[in-house]
Amino acid sequence: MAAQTQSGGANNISQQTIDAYRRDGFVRVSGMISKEEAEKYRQAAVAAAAANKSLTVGDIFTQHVNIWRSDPVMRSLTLHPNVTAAVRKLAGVPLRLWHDQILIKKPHNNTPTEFHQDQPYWPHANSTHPISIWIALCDVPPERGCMTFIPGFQHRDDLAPQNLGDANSLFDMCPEMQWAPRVTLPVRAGDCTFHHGRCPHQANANSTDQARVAHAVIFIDACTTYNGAKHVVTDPLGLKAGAVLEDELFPVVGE
Ligand SMILES: O=C(O)CCC(=O)C(=O)O
Repeated sequence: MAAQTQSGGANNISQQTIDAYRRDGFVRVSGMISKEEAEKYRQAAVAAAAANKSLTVGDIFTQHVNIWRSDPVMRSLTLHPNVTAAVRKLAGVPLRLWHDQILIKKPHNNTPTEFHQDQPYWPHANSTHPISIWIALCDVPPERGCMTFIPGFQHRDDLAPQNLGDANSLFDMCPEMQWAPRVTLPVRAGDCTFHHGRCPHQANANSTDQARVAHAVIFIDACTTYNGAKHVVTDPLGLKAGAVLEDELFPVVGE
């Protein structure tokens, strides 16, 4: 069985890692960026979070969407060549950026991010290979809110959006997921996980004294079209259903 973890994989995503990602819907890669880079980006993320408007999702986390468009330092992480090369290899198709987001769980936030799939939230058609990278900008043990995945369910493309604050939301829709194995992946600063947009996942509450700072970047098939549904990223753009997402705001990557 291919491993769910690759060590030191920044420049070289192995075939074994690709196989594991395509089978399970997620994989962990250690050392995606160096510890020094992670600390530089942690400081930039915290500063950007303080300076920019955030979406607060209950007590779950604060979310700073599309920071790459305004912050040159965070842009260099979102569009880092190692990141774009890795997602292109794992997905196996041409991709474009959907959006990035700084995700901060405050110390002792007491609130997990409950199990969900990502893709049901998005206003997309023709996107069958959506992939996220979630980069730890500090050490993230389970107690600080690392990610847990349910392997092998990325084929479920029939579910309505789930409630991030309701522990039963996904399982009420799909009871067999509740009894499937779960894989929790602690990460050190600079490590990352990748997950398919329909792979079910959650993150624990942060029960530590230190904020959990992560940067997530989401990529979608380059041929994705807008399906007309409401979404905070596309609402201001006045797109018509069927429109291809354009290159300036949603650049094609990893070619
Ligand atoms: O960071 C979290 O708490 C959850 C992140 C998540 O769900 C995602 O990146 O898709």
